[in-house]
Amino acid sequence: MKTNPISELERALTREFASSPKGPRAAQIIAEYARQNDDWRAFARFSPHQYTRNLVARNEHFEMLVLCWSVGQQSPIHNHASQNCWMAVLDGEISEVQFRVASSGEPIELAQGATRLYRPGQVTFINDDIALHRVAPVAGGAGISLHLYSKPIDVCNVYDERTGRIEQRQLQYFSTPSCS
Ligand code: CSS
Ligand code: FE2
Repeated sequence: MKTNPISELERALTREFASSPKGPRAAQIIAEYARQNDDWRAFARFSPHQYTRNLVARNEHFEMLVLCWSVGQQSPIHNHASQNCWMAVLDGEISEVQFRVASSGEPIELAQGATRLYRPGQVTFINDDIALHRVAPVAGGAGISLHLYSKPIDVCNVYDERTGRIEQRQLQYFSTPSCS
């Protein structure tokens, strides 16, 4: 059995979501991992074209990914398909801009809310009851973050701030453990 820290993390999260589906200790579990370990580097791959989504572990309860953000890359404004999302910063500094839908029907209007910056070891949590968001490394820098979704998210909504249009986006993995 593998005993590297990221496998231990997967096992700890498996126990956590099996015993408490809302994952009350998930933030603490990934924060401790992020502060003490760097074997996530084995999953880190950058692309010049877009931020990358590198799968670490997936089961019926959760999905864990390492996301790599090159300078200037960002997520679209998106939701989390009624799931819970935790993000721990692993390297660099990551910014999150929150939005809410300020009108009904399409085209929608988005109202911009808080912008927050997160450093390595810090964890943030979001779901659709809290806000939509856009995530990016801070200007001029790259970043790497650990994302935990419960349950896994295969399709989310993306929101175009300019046109007010909402589209469904199929989420793709840039790498998976079996092909890495
Ligand atoms: N939800 C985005 C990253 S920001 S939480 C994604 O999984 O690609
Ligand atoms: Fe997100």
